[in-house]
Amino acid sequence: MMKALILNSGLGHRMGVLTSEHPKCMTEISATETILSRQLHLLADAGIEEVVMTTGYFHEVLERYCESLALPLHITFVENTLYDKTNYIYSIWCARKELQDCDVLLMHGDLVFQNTVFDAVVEAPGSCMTVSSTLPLPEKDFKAVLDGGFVRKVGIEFFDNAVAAQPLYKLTKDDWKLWLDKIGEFCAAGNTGVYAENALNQISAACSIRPLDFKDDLCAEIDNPQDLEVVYKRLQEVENRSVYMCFSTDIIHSGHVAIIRKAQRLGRLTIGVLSDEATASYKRFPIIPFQERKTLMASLGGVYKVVEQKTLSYKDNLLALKPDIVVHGDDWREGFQKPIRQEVLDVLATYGGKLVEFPYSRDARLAELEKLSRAQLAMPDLRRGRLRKLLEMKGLVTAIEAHSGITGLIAENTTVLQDGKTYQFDAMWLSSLCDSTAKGKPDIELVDMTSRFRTVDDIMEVTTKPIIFDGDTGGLAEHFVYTVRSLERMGVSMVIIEDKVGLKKNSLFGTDVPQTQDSIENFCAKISAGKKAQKTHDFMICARIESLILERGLDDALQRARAYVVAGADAIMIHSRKADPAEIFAFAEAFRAQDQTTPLVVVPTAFNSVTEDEFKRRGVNVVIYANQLTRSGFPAMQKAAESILANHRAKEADALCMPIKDIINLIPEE
Ligand code: SPV
Ligand code: MG
Repeated sequence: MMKALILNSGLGHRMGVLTSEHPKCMTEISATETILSRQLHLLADAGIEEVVMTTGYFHEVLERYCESLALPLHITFVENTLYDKTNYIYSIWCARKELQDCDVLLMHGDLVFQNTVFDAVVEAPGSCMTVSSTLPLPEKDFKAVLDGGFVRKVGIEFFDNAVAAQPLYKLTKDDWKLWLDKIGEFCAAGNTGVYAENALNQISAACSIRPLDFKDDLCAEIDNPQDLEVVYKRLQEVENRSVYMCFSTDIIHSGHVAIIRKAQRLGRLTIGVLSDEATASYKRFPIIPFQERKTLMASLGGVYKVVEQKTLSYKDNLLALKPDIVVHGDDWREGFQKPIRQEVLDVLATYGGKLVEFPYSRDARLAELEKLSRAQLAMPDLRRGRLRKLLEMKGLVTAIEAHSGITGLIAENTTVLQDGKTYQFDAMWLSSLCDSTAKGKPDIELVDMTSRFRTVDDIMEVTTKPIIFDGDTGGLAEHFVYTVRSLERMGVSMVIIEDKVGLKKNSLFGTDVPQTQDSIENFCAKISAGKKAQKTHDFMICARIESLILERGLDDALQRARAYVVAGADAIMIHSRKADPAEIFAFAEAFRAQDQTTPLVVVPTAFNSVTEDEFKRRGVNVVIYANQLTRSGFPAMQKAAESILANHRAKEADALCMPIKDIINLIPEE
């Protein structure tokens, strides 16, 4: 148990008229606080409920004032009736009964300290006294003599091996008992006109009081109106400092609350809330959308302002807000956030800002909560609608093919950090080509729907990202409606069906093989039947136009696009097998001229020189990397197999293989 002991018996005669009607501790030091109210607020905030206050001069005024503050504190007042004839050594002795068997936080009633200094004293592991290694030694005030890392003497007369010191101490029960007993001896001998520290100096060798260095922070006594003016200004400076933190979380846990509380102690706290887009790209899709996360943060007590942080990089917000201090957990010193941290340091250095890092405290329940959030994101109802949300949020969505649990995990987890931004794929493409290839079968709708759904299920089991399903031709309209319902029920976000009939061949063969395009009427009927069959608003049916593949020309493609949208298609995919993107660009331009809203999908396997940015500029909304994992994975396997055959052992193949440890890391265990 810790009690605070505040010494308020003294006269404070050097304050002039300021103390003509009340004791010095009631002197105002800001628009809202007196020296005493500030001390008491800090104690209450730190949860120190027991306060012993020695009084004397204007003791009734003081007691009434303390009551009027109505703080959650239990204050025991001990009056030193000889306040004008004795020093505070005697006041302490008067209060001895209230100060048995407890740790003591001792402070003079005219001491003003900033909250971070107070926190450091309260949190110190053992006994300590506040000192400053950087302030000049005061001529007439307390100095502490240090030896071997401990405070050995305190007084105004010591100058050798001494540092400036302030009468703010934390004393463990044992150290305090030694001091208090010695104070008793002094008082019994009538030695009541000296500092209590004179008694301390006699027993300090038996104590372990460490110096707590507040350096240039504010911790000062107010003895006269000049001191008051200085402290008033310093306090204003300290309290008006702006502090910035950024959060992406949608789960606020005790670790967050603790660091927010610490940040608030440093000044006026502005919280940046990471945008949905930036959050989705670096961690996972937020379960709670940006506006709600913003409201949540704003509702926390003591938060001055909440702003959006659009990117993982702090740069724009730091340059706009110019906070004096940025606060972060120390966990970002390593790992992928390291460059973000460096950028923060660089930007702060341009205007003299400071980075304050607190030890990162991971709430033990967080991993569990995070797992629950991910599980939730993977659930069909939450997953299905996310493609529409991403389209709205980002304008351009990327998808990569996945054809198994492991390729699903690669699509889910691969992250690249570039220029302060993180990049991940937004969605997964369940390619018929790759699903068939993985099974060693041609891409001719030979792998049946039951098997294709099995692949979807394998991927869904281990991922959370939305899925775009390659529905080939969709089969007969009568069959397609069942496919739509099944996919929708499973939580797939979009099915793409292509306007071909008969034995479907892969589009990349083009006209090298016989392929028949469906009639507009037939295909529209299939789309309409599918749209009628679906049960939710979330699910999307995308109509894929094969006119360019089959060399039917731009006009045919555009005519079809118009008709398919009227039939209910939620998106249009235009395909081409030419390396030159000209026909894709021509379609995009003409399509956007006739339709500004329907999402446009492309699969740039052949025209792979075009960047996502350029596609976006040209009105494309979904870019599907349709087969790159398959095409890169299988040759690597072939090489390893050849190496083993050629060397008649596996040693040489090892260089081509991922270490087993990495495989284990790739696959999370429940
Ligand atoms: C697939 O990935 O199966 C596709 C795209 O349908 S393409 O192979 O280009 O036809
Ligand atoms: Mg396909």
